Amino acid sequence: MSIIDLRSDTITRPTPSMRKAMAEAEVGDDVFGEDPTVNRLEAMAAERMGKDAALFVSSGTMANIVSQLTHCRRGEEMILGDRSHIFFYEGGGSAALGSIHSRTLPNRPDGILDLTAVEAAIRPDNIHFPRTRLLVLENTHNRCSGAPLPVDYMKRVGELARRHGLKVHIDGARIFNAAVALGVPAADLVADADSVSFCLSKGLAAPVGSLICGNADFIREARRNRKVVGGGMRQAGILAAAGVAALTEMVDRLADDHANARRLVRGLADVPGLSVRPEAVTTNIVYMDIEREGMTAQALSGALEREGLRILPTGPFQLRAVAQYHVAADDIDRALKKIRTVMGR
Ligand code: TLP
Repeated sequence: MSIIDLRSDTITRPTPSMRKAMAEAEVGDDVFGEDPTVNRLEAMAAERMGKDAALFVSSGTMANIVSQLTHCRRGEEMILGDRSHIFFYEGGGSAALGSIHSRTLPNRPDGILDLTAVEAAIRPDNIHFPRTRLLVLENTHNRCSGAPLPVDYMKRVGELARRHGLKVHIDGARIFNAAVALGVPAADLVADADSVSFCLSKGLAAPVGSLICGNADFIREARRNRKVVGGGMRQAGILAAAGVAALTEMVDRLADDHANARRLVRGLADVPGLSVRPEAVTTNIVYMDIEREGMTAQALSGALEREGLRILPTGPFQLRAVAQYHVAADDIDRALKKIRTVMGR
């Protein structure tokens, strides 16, 4: 039985062209700044994001912690969404490694942080309060149905941040999904941000790696912090070569994943015992809530696994399916059939 794996776009394997590029990559010691392939990838990434410079790191989590360490000092405060990946899924690294004080605000279902609430959360200058240093947004927003944050919102964020002297970091693990869904260049989505991180190893299918982009001073400092967390890699051009291929060849096809996610959510809408929000799905992530007495997400994912379908439990009664490179439209139809079988229709 062939398995359909919808747990995440992180499970994507490198394409034949990535494997070839990796095998042939020119390499050097990147801690000395001498790996030509890493340098090329960093230059490409900076250009795509409209920033001066970029830094190659091992993961989205490392990109986010290095960015936080570079923006904030001990005891300073960061405003972020209560459903954000940094708050939810990064092992409390902000506190553990950065002594950064997290101030969470509720994410709306479309991933947005209400800017009136953000403004109200910014601390006045008073010795009792931590200094509010950083505002973090996530685009697309993983735990908010993969929602893309639009350009006009980002402009208003930038205006607010400048008015209050706040830095802005975008966790853009899936920024290219946002750009493709909104039909805008990724650079337009991060023009008002001081830093953006994005991942090569999700929908773009590279095996490893993320980038941080920002101005030259920020990236110089981030390079120090990457070393501190043990992220200075040596002949990393082997990995960067796959990243170059990912940026060159894999961005436009994200539209196929978005179409497949919509196909899935439309099909799920009439499955008894599951609740979905088709109107919320514009990129590659579909959440479903179980509305059946006695059925848990673990039990449902176990039953689907036995049918050859992998879906990720993301809460006691919630699961997530992510469309990705190895899944075609007819796999979505097969997946729907399996879900109907298990749910009894
Ligand atoms: N997200 C993973 C899991 O950790 C949940 C996934 O399967 O979606 N920012 C965002 C918005 C992310 O979704 C992720 C990964 C990261 C950062 C971290 O990236 P990695 O896994 O490379 O550290």
